[in-house]
Amino acid sequence: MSIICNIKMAPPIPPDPIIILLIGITGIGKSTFIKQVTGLDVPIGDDLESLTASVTTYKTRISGKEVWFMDTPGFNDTNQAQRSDTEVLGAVSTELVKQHREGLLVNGVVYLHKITEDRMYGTHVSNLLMLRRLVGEPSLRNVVLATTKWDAVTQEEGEKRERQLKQRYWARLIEHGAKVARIRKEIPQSYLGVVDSLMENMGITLQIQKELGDDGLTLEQSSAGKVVLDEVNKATAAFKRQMERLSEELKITTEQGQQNMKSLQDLMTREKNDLEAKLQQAARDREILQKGIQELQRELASHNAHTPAPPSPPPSSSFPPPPPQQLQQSENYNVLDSKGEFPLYRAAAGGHYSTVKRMLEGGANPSMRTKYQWTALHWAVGNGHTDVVQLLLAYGAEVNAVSDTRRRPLSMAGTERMRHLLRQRGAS
Ligand SMILES: Nc1nc2c(ncn2[C@@H]2O[C@H](COP(=O)(O)OP(=O)(O)O)[C@@H](O)[C@H]2O)c(=O)[nH]1
Ligand SMILES: [Mg+2]
Repeated sequence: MSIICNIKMAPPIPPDPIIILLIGITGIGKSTFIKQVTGLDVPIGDDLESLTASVTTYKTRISGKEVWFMDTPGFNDTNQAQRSDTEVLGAVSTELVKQHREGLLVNGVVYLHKITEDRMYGTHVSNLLMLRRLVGEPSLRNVVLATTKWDAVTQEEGEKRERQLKQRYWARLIEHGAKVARIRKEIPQSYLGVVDSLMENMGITLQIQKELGDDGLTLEQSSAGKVVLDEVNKATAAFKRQMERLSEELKITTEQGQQNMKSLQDLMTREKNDLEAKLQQAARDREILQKGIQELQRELASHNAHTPAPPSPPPSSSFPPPPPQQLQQSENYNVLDSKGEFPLYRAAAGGHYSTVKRMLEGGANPSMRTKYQWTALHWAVGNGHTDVVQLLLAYGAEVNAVSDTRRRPLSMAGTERMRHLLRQRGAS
């Protein structure tokens, strides 16, 4: 007797995707990285990045495997940030915990750093601390510390900076297994090399995923959250001291009540409003920090559903009227926002070449000043965006503009190449 078995095969379970997280400040080259390796239509130099605190996941197939790239907003984007580090951490953690709950693991973290930076500022150091806390030391072996913008420095300069990074700032991360890589825009293989090496890694659970997702900690109890809580506390104390000083000065000038004190009083009142706004942000940050992951998820979902369009700024009278066909667009460009900044300034600081070009073509004033007298050129130079600097100069940006702290663009140049470029245009 023969037994006929009719065995129905269950459809094969697709393997989990390989997940790679990209971290780095706005303008560092995260989108360029993702575009190079996925071929997807990723917006480069996107202004929105500096305005929103959202994580975007790009999905593709590489060598027959499903690979997801998570593009995160930058921490410590002091030049152009519209959102606080706390908000960024909230958004990044929420997305990471969501994936953790779906049983997904992270295969790699790429931390990007511009080799054009001539020194390490406090922001870089706290970014590295944030990376360590977010990932957790045992998982640092899945991290690649990748330097970008090698084309904007000489080989010698770049190698010297890389040595300093490895010996000092990155030493602890390297000790725990983090790798170092160089990325060159003109060499696509340099991007793929990083991805290939990460694809071989075993998937891991990041420290922030364990702390928030498994241990039920609030953001402020998490290791990464403590870094931002510390920042918020320090900033709050500093704002409060400044407020007290200002209120005292304002009282004295008001008591004197002289006519020529009027402009001084106006200035102080504006400064006071600014400080009050910062204190309010710090209070909002504290609220976020006290939340658990469920609340964060709910908030993020409702925020994404209701994000309003950015408000149109009021018209300005500080710049000569543009030609009629450009009037509407440039009216929006040439006004200061509530932070005393303007769109061209943020786009130039972030190195967003095509956005800067569009704004200049649309009538943006290349020499416009922020509330503190900074120009777009200052920070395009300071952040090493040679292409943006050339563009601004081509549109007649004032090369020797002086900020309120007496800084000229030339004094902010980090490379000999940049200094040469500026001097050629009459910088002193
Ligand atoms: N010179 C140079 N520019 C780069 C490099 N990588 C990216 N960029 C430019 O830097 C700007 C910001 O890049 P993007 O990928 O949008 O940065 P993100 O804000 O981190 O996503 C764009 O103008 C890019 O073309 C690089 O290796 N060298
Ligand atoms: Mg981007």
